[in-house]
Amino acid sequence: MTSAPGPSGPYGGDRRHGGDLALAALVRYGVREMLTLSGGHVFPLYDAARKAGVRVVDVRHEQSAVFAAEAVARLRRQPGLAVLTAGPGVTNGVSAIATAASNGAPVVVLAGRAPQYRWGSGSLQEIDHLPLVGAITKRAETVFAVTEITERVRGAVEVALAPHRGPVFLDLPLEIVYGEAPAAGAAGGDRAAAGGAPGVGGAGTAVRDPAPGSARNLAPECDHSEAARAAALLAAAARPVIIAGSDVYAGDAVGCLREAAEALRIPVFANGMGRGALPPGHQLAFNRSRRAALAAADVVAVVGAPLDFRLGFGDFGEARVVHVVDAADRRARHVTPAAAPAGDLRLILTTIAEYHGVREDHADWVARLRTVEDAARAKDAAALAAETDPIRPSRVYGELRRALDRDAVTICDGGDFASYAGRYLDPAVPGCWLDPGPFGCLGTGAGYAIGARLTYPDRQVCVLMGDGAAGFSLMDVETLARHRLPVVIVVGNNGIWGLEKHPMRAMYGYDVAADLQPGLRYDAVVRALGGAGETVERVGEIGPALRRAFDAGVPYLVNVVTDPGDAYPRRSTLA
Ligand SMILES: Cc1ncc(C[n+]2csc(CCOP(=O)(O)OP(=O)(O)O)c2C)c(N)n1
Ligand SMILES: [Mg+2]
Repeated sequence: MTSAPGPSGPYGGDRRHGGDLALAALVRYGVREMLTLSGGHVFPLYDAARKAGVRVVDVRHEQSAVFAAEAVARLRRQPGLAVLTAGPGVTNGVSAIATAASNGAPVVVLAGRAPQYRWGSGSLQEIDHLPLVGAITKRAETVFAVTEITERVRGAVEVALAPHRGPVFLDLPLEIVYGEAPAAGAAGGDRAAAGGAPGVGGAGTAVRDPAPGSARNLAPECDHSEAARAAALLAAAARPVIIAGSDVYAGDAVGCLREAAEALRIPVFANGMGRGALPPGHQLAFNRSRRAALAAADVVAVVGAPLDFRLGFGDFGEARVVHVVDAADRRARHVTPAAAPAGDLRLILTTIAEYHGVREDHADWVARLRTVEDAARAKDAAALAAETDPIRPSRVYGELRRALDRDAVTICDGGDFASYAGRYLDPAVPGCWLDPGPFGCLGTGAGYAIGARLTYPDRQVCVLMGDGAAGFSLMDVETLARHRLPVVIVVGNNGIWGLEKHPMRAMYGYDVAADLQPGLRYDAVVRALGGAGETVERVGEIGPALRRAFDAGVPYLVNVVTDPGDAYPRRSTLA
């Protein structure tokens, strides 16, 4: 950074540096934290955060910063901010940006960038980020003028928040982020030059932005005729099913979903952040009878979730498919749905709830599924209480069912051990479930935990982690400890990459690259990093250990040594 405009002391008066301008635009959207790992290319953003009262949470790997920002974005339904330094800071963040894209999370990534004025001469950490992140963001741009920062940041945030939500990326060359512009005139002049938003800016004051989100809220729309067709199909069906996914929560449509389901008396299964949309105990809430339901259904409505491998690619046999999506480009192309309303999920679901035409009575169908559900749960009871040595993972969930509060934030990071969470845990509140989603990236655990604790200072935050997954992010327990963010991590320690070892043995009769050190003391790692923890090898010890963990007030890892012979019963791992 030799001839770069270095940090030149406080920026007084009405001049602002690039970092100030970028952050001011974000604060208006409710950004309260900056997730980052230090780099000189982004110092002005830190300076801005310090002045603006935005909490800087510095992590140990950029991936964790972006995962944490994703957790904030998804839980709080506001933009989550990650600030990455130029070059390796960005490349380290790539898997997490791709995860945010896959999960429809409005993450804003601001990055440093080698100076433009000597681009191509080989500056430190020089690389063009845009080709790397272009395919995994809704917008990826470089800002080449200080006077453009406000407008470009605001534009990017609006894009991130507009359904279907997703990450955006802006990088700021060194001379731009350190460069200065007048606080008021610059942005206004810039906007005027660009023929931009009218009616903003006042005499001698900073430019006033239009209300954040106004572009999104002005015109909530949906395709009403398609929504009406979906309603008619569901009402006339003999055996309808609704599957509700994360976008139901992201689109604030949980209440409308419930009204639609109750109005037409349709059983609801939920995945992702949709879990808990109908609380356990609700007559129409189901979880353990999905296979039977999808096999027998005549209409399946998937709301706010892609028709991907988790849903058999939308192939439900004879059943007709209704795909309700929050943006037209989310309609699956590999399926021909009978109806596919796109738009504001609240409006679509309200149209369904208010359907007045002919409708079937689904009481027998609901009762039939309830019988299957009850039978599956009765069978679960033995697994949840299994008194085995070594411990079966299901018993860990039996104990967790007792230890977790209704509104606990549950984070799943791992293979088989994390899969059991979806089977055995029933969140009672929507929007408190973070799994890796369809991109399936291991290593989300610590980052998601950071974001969850920042969002909910008082709720339980519990990470269900495979021992393999632990290797990706455990160093960021140091971040949790240093920033006083207590969470509970439960490791299902089977000493193997279980979700790979078992399938490989089934395919080849042997396995390679699937073993870890058995009985490793992941709790000792956490203790060394400023947290606490213990190892559990007997079923009777799990419950007391969990109680100590939730009472600890520091990051606490319960290292449960589990049976490596136990494999999650699944039909396919790769497609
Ligand atoms: C970043 C990344 N690398 C590799 C994989 C492939 N993978 C999926 S599950 C899994 C095994 C996970 O093992 P562990 O976390 O110990 O959980 P277990 O299955 O043993 O319960 C692997 C390696 C992946 N999904 N993501
Ligand atoms: Mg394992």
